[in-house]
Amino acid sequence: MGAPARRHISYCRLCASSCGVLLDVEDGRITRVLGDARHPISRGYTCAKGRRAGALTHGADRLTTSVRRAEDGAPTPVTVPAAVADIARRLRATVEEHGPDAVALFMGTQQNFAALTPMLARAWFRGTGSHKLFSTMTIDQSAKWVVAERMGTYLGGRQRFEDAGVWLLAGTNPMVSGNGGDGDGAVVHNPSVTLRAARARGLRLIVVDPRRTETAALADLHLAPRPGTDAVLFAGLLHVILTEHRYDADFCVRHVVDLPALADAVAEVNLAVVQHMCGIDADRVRRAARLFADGGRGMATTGTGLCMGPHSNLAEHLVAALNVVCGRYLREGEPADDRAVLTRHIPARAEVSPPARAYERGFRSRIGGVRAIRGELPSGILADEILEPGPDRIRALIVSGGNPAAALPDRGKTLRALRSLDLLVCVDPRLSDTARLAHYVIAPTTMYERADHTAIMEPFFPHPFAQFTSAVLEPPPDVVDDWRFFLDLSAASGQPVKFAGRVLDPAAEPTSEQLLAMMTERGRLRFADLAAAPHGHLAGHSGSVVGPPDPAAAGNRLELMPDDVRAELRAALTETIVIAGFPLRLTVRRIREAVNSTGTRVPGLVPGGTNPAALHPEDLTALGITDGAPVTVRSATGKVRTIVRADATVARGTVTMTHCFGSIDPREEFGVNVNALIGTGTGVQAINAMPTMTAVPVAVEPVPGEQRAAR
Ligand SMILES: Nc1nc2c(c(=O)[nH]1)N[C@H]1C(S)=C(S)[C@@H](COP(=O)(O)OP(=O)(O)OC[C@H]3O[C@@H](n4cnc5c(=O)[nH]c(N)nc54)[C@H](O)[C@@H]3O)O[C@H]1N2
Ligand SMILES: Nc1nc2c(c(=O)[nH]1)N[C@H]1C(S)=C(S)[C@@H](COP(=O)(O)OP(=O)(O)OC[C@H]3O[C@@H](n4cnc5c(=O)[nH]c(N)nc54)[C@H](O)[C@@H]3O)O[C@H]1N2
Ligand code: SF4
Ligand SMILES: [Mo]
Repeated sequence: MGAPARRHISYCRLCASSCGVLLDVEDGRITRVLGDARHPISRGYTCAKGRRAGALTHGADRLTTSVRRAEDGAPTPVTVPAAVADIARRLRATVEEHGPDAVALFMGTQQNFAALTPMLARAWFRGTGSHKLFSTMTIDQSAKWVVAERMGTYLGGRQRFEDAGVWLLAGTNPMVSGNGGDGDGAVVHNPSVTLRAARARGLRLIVVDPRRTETAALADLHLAPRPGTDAVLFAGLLHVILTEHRYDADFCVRHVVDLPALADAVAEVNLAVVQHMCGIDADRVRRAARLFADGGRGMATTGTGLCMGPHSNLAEHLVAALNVVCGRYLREGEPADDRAVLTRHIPARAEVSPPARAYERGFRSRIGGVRAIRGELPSGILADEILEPGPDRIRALIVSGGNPAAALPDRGKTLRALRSLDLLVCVDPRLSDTARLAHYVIAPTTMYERADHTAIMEPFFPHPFAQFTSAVLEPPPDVVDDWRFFLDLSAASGQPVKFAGRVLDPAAEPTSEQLLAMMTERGRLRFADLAAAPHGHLAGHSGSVVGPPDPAAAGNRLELMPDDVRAELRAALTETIVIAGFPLRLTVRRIREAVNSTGTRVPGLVPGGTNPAALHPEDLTALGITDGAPVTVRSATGKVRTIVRADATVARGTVTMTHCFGSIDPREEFGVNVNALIGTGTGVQAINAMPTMTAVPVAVEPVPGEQRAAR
């Protein structure tokens, strides 16, 4: 008697790929998810988690009503208006007593897959007057921000994957993550087809990764450095390219101020040094340098493997320097890399925005004197910002589309901090670990229950592309769009909201469609035309070219080797790698079946339902541990109990585990949380307080009495 299945066109919003999908809906429920073969970017591709959207939307753990935690800890349902009124009242009381900096916002990964949420969450936050803004970027790839601040940025645009002769991927595994670095979407959409097609047209692929990843398996050259030694490797690559004069002298003369300083700094990093520290044959490093430098067009791009290492800011800086000395940027007169369709076109110019070091002037935290970078305080200090006494101690935290309880380093301290808040509000469709600790959990719509468009995903598409989707499903009656929660909270707090250049009328109740349309007013595609293209709109090249430098900017130059970077290189070259008692290195790794914590709880999705510690089979044999046996993984910070898995793609001497698993509820078995092993004390980067989250010294030990007979 149910309504017959209807097929709807939409796109998935679990990760930046934004794959086109066809949804079969029956009785208001998703019964099937198919890849949309007519989607011009994803062309029919979907991944396992995207296809399980039905379970994510209608699963037993989906919150269909917001909840309040009573004094005794029991969750009781609450309406959104009642929750908003009480939250606004408690925030006001906090600000009156302690000032606006006692209020904080944490913006998680899933916030960014809804066009309106980041805009309205930030709008609410601005209205509070607080400086305590946090996001996952600062426990992810904020090294890229640090590089831009210290080196400067070339404003002509970067060379593109589609016409590249060579590409170097370091510390990223797009075949699994759909990452690939710095927003060249071509690397990552439908990754297997895209990478194979590029190889077939002649692209040479270099992968730098201690693990023989799914991406490394497609490479012409795979360099497997010891985890955490990338800075030395990239200094070595620069050494070869500079001494063999394989660099782009013309680009450097125009845009670099200190090439001799770079050459001088890497002079001592010869291939014997690289071989000794990184464990890669000198020959292979030389081959990689020549392949990259002589490969024509194409860039080196990175991911978490570089940005989470012990010298992440330096390593990322040297990768950027490699791109600069090889001139892998668009020149005056070339077609611009213009992917703005719904957003405003920003003209490209063959000029440099000089190093600004704006973080030296940002709001200063009382925790270690760390300063805001791009308006955000580093998430590595969030727990201390909550726990450490001080007049502006954070007492109220709103979490939007994130799960800091699972994602932040030093799990124990993080949980203590979240538990100690006067007010924790979490906007989340599930009872994540963070939501369980919250005084209020606001239950939002999920992706197919809301209208949306791809404005903020534009930089990640390989071509100028835009898509709009209406809500496909009727949401449960008591949930609210994420953006509306923030708009209502602003209204209840008496804060005017500025959106798309004007102040919203607090008496009017805008629809998602109205706000989405307002967002596109400065784009080149009319909202009506966007809405009329259900499979998305491939906009074609705008025709814009890279313009000449503005005369006022003609003297600006990139700085490749400032003194602090040089000091970091010296430190990286002299460090001792061996730490007694922790012979192995724990490295980051993502899995196809989950995006951080999203997907970890979907029955049958993650193989084995857990996140094992994967080691090379020979390392397991040497440790006397059998595949599948329980083990303890120990670091200087903490320990976790998990099972091991033999995995021949993992380098000898390393252990890989994926993050954001585990539950604070001991009755639940969803693997273990790696962040118990990650500290925020030693090894934290200057400037962005980035903890070391890969190449972490650990030991793996059998659990006594629980080993099956092993030799
Ligand atoms: N399926 C899936 N997709 C995702 C996510 C997910 O959880 N699941 N998460 C999303 C998020 S939030 C992000 S930030 C991106 C991240 O995207 P990526 O950065 O591509 O993440 P990973 O796939 O973990 O790839 C990191 C690689 O770094 C390698 N590595 C580890 N240590 C080192 C090292 O010291 N040096 C070098 N050179 N390599 C090292 C690892 O072996 C691994 O292959 O992915 C996004 N996409
Ligand atoms: N040890 C270690 N730690 C890490 C990493 C690592 O590699 N190793 N990776 C780091 C990185 S790169 C990142 S980005 C962070 C991830 O950190 P977070 O972004 O904080 O973690 P997620 O699990 O992605 O949190 C997303 C939350 O949003 C919820 N959600 C899903 N859909 C919606 C929605 O429509 N609306 C709302 N409001 N919520 C929704 C999910 O249920 C989930 O609880 O973790 C970091 N932590
Ligand atoms: S989760 Fe999978 S299906 Fe969804 S957008 Fe990402 S890659 Fe595509
Ligand atoms: Mo991330």
